[in-house]
Amino acid sequence: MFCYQCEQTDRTGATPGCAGPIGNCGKDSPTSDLQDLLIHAVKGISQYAAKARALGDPDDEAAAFVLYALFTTLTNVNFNPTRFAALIQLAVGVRNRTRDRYERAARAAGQQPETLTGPAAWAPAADPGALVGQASGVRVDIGLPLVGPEVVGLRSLHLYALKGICAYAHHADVLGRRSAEVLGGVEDALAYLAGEPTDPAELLERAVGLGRLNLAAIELLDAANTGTYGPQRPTAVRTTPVAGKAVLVSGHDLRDLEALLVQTRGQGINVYTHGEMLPAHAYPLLKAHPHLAGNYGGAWQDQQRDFAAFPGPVLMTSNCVIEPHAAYRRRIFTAGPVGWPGVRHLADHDFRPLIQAAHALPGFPETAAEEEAVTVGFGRDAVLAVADQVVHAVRQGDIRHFFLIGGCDGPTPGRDYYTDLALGAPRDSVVLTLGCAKYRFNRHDFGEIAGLPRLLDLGQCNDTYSAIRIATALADAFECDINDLPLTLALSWTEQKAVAVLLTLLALGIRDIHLGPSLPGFLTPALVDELVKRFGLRVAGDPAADLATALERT
Ligand code: FS2
Ligand code: SF4
Repeated sequence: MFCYQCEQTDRTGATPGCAGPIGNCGKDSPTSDLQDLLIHAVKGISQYAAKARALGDPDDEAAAFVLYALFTTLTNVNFNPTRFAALIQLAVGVRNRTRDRYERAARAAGQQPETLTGPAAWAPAADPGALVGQASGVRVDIGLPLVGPEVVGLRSLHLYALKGICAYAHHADVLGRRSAEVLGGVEDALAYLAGEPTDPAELLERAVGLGRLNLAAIELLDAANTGTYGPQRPTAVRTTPVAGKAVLVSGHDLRDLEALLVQTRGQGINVYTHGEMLPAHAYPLLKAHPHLAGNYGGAWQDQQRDFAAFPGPVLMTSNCVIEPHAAYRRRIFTAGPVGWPGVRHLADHDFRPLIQAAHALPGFPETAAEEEAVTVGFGRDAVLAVADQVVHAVRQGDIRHFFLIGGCDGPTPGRDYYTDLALGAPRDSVVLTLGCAKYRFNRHDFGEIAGLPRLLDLGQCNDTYSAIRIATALADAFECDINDLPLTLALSWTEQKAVAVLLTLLALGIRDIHLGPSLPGFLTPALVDELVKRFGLRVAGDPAADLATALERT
């Protein structure tokens, strides 16, 4: 195996990368190899699908499969080699169907169909051992001695951003929102990668193009979430459990949560959110379910402690899953792209086994604990509704600066940077949060400013579009460029959605982003220099010094 797609990658060797037998996330070598082969297979689908789409005969079902398949390969999503072996066979079937479709479309257009090579012509070995062996020819670092680490790093940047885009687009897809722009853009980019591009300048330009594609994907997801469940509204979410049977739902998939709420209705089971599911409480059509009882636990890296202590079954709907402890292995379930060997997977939103488990488990006892809550729900609609108040407060000098702390949390000590930044921000500043990086400090009392909470949570990492809309609206109100706003962006990254978001911010011309806690291992020093030169990208450093630098601009 070779994998350097996330922030947790092994950095003990001369070059970063998890090289087996097991990665720092718990992904074993066969699973990593099978993921690489699945990526190879979906490149083959995309080679034909892009051509069919160009001929006016798109296969959106094949494109939706590509979104799902790439999502399964994101960090902390699926660790089950059996699922990957099956997905590879499925992918080859989809590839053959897409090839036939393209050939028919070409003939109908009076063209002689091309016979494509590379991933489009790949045949997986029937024997499982031989199949894993094929991965040595398709890993991300393939061709390294020939093309060098910059080109491999840029190809990786593309692939990882595409994984993030596919995750966002899949979440929109399950809510019935598809976009030809996004599906076609993913196909084009994968077909481009299938050709093993070697021009660094072209790769960098196209990476910025992927940032624009991701903007379309997150806009689509925003429309899917708010169109299905209503715009987020500021909501106090109970964090003290209530007595009774209980189910815990983690990950990002609102459709899974909704289905579970419907299936547990009237059954005396309370549903709790965990991790990135917390912002779900802010959607009117989700919070209308009275048994959506509250939030439990912290961020994803706390799940082994949280899930072991939870007195009911747990549902993982997306990233980030980590190895289930024996204490809860028999009562954790996966859904959608998620998988772990030996853990029960529930397909098609059929949660009956999990509901049975909830009835059989004790649930929470009566407690005398004082009721506590955390407030969420400052998505774009809620913030823009008070835009005049915010703009007035800035003009009056009551609000001096905005810090947007977005992205992922993780177990590494460097993550304290974001807590120090939030807690060290002066009292005349607003802290906006997005994603799971907030759990380290979101129960702190930040007080109020200009009649508004000083800490405004915009939602999941899936709600990045809200942040962009808010920043754009502020820039419009002050008739300035986003870069001239009193706004500091601190991006905490773990996995590949953050890679896609970074490219979107760069594509929008946003400069001086503080990225951390460490830089992506796939970006070589030369690539980092290029990004610093072109986009003013900063490495998250000393929080006090970074705060001082940020405030100098205001
Ligand atoms: Fe957090 Fe993990 Fe949200 Fe990332 S729950 S790090 O994959 O998606 O952010
Ligand atoms: Fe290592 Fe991250 Fe890849 Fe896991 S996903 S193997 S931690 S680089």
